[in-house]
Amino acid sequence: FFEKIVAAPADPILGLTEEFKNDPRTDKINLGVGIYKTNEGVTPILKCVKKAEEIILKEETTKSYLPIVGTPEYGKLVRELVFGADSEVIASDRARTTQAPGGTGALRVGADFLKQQNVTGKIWISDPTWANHFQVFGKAGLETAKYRYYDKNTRALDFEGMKADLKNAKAGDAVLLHACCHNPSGMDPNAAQWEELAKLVAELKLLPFFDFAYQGFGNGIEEDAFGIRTFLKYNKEVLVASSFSKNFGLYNERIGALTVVSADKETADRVFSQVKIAVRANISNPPAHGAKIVTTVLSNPELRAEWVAEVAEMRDRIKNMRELFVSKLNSLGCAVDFSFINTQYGMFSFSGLSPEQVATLKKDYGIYMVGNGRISVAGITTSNIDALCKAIYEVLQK
Ligand code: PLP
Ligand code: TYF
Repeated sequence: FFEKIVAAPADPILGLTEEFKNDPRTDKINLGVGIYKTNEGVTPILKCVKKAEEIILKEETTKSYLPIVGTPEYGKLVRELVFGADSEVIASDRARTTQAPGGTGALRVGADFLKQQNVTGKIWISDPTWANHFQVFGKAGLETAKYRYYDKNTRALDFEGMKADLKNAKAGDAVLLHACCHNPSGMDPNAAQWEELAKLVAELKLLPFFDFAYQGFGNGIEEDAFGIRTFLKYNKEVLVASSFSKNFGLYNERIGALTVVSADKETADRVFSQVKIAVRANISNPPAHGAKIVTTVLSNPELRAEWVAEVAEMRDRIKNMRELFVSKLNSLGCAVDFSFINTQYGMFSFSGLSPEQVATLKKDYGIYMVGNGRISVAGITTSNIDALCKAIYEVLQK
């Protein structure tokens, strides 16, 4: 049966982590995968998460199955985080949330629902995007298409190109949007552009599907929901895939959520019955631990305040490293002005380095970044930044 199986290529990002681990150099630097690290280079458990786990350990009385979609309390907290507690969407009770195994699981459940219920045509995905998007939607059986997003020459959002490509979509297609902190470019639409996009997508009759993997890493927890909330002014139907991997540091707990907004409450219930089928066919029902942590933190005012502060600390450290990175590169007198990096949001920086330069940095300096020149700014520390900037300066001289 298996003789004819051809080996698959490694994941372009996770494969890099393996290579890094096997590199014997002691001064190596990993700027590949998007995992938050402190200035000491570790990925700690958030304090609010540890405290929540202590409460859970003490109070938990059963390991019986959760409902297919997770608990109602979890769903409610997720919707409040995404839409705002006083939003019209919540007041009119037309959004439904299912727990999902990470943001990836949420994207997949959403994709399965769209495919199985024949909701949309193609799904339009930004070029570039997170390496897994085409696979998640493609393997669910949806046809995928690309829209322009980033202009390599101006090193900025290609807003005109984006709009022009979306105008080529057919009414009834879906469009995947990164709600904030676009991976890999770090370029997000500004407020006026979100408004324009929201109107355009409504006019074109496309279904917006938001990937919300970095809430809190851009401008703030509330601020980062701006794009989604703006879309809801013009679009009655929206999907949102939330991830708590980054903003709760719960990477290996696999905790996320899919929220589907319908035009009215009655439709929302019908839609949700089909979303449940998609969940059942994938995982039957979700694991409890990550959801309990998120629920405990968000529903306890003290822990929630601590979480908000810890997210701010992560966001600010990344922002500080980004600014220091730019100022050090520019003061070395690099051939390129790196100031554009300060216009990017979130964990990543699109450095503009070529695949050859990225390869040289790995081979000659033990510095690992994704082949498209993406740097995980969260991997930069005050201890490795000088070596990093010097290496980039030297590579640019070659
Ligand atoms: N979407 C984007 C844009 C991401 O960068 C990631 C990162 O892992 C995910 C989804 C998946 O998140 P999770 O680890 O929660 O599945
Ligand atoms: O883009 C990143 O680095 C993160 C982490 O298959 C990630 O989103 C990367 C690849 C992957 C799963 C997670």
